[in-house]
Amino acid sequence: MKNSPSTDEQLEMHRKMAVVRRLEERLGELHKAGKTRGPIHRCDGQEAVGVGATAVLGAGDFVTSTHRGHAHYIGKGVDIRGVAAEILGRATGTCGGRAGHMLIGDRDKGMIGGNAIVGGSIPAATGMALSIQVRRTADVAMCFFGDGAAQTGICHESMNIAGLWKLPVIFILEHNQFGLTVHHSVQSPVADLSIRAAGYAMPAEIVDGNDTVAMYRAAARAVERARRGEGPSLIEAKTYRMQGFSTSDMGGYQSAADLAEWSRRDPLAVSRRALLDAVGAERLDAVEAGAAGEVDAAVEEALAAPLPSFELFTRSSPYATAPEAV
Ligand SMILES: Cc1ncc(C[n+]2csc(CCOP(=O)(O)OP(=O)(O)O)c2C)c(N)n1
Repeated sequence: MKNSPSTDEQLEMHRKMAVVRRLEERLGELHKAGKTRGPIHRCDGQEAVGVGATAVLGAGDFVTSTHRGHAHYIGKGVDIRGVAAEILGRATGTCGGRAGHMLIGDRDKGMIGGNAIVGGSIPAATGMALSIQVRRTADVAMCFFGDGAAQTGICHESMNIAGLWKLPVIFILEHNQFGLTVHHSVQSPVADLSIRAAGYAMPAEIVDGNDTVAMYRAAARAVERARRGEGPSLIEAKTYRMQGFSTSDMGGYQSAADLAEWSRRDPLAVSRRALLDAVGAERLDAVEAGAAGEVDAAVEEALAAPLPSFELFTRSSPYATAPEAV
């Protein structure tokens, strides 16, 4: 594998980021209109982390995700129609409408699943990497997790064993500056969490998480190392959560200066600037419009799709009553 994306690959990453952005915006609208159930954790502004890192993976590689996983799903190739339907709880969703937005898994695409247990993606990928090592295949496992999840005990346990046994796992720390409403400066004594990698004898690098090309290059290096049998790597992707923690967040704790600074570095704008000379504005406009159209069609199709059969959820409960359509 080469370490830099071709122009076509870069354009495909741009398209996938545009799909995720439109999905997040549509979900925000649908939530306001009362057409979604439960909180939705949007990843606006963080698209380049998931899309850039997964772009270097093959079909046989595995990904574990978080509660904020839409860019990981789309990056790994999960179909937007299934994702939109799953988020809206429809029978046509990737998991038949039973997973909701946080737990989408698609075995055929190597997406092991999202995870509502903070830090849960880390041991899941580490275990998958152990399985890869035992089976002696050349695949790798990649996990995404937040700066909040990096503070869990299971993160330390997983990284320790991965470093000791040289497991083919790539740890992608999506450092979006917040855990719930808590800024990282009051949840960690160090700003750069990747310095911890030294304690697990693995290399680490800090990457501009708003730049797909930087993410692609760093992930390519880590994946190559893992495939050579040299063990795990940690990538700390610096990014920013542009929305609240979830659609139920009242907000007000993100500084206006930070929001303005990070919106200047919006990943779609960064990607557009990087591609402009090579492909031109017209082609970029067409790609973005195509992505938006694809998402809109997926959402409309999902809204018209049936809910899963009631029996699927209730089995034999004599107390349950059928839900109303949203
Ligand atoms: C084990 C566990 N503890 C607490 C929670 C409640 N919780 C949900 S998300 C979250 C913060 C996660 O922060 P981070 O890992 O940085 O991810 P981000 O939301 O910033 O993407 C917490 C504490 C949970 N879901 N699971």
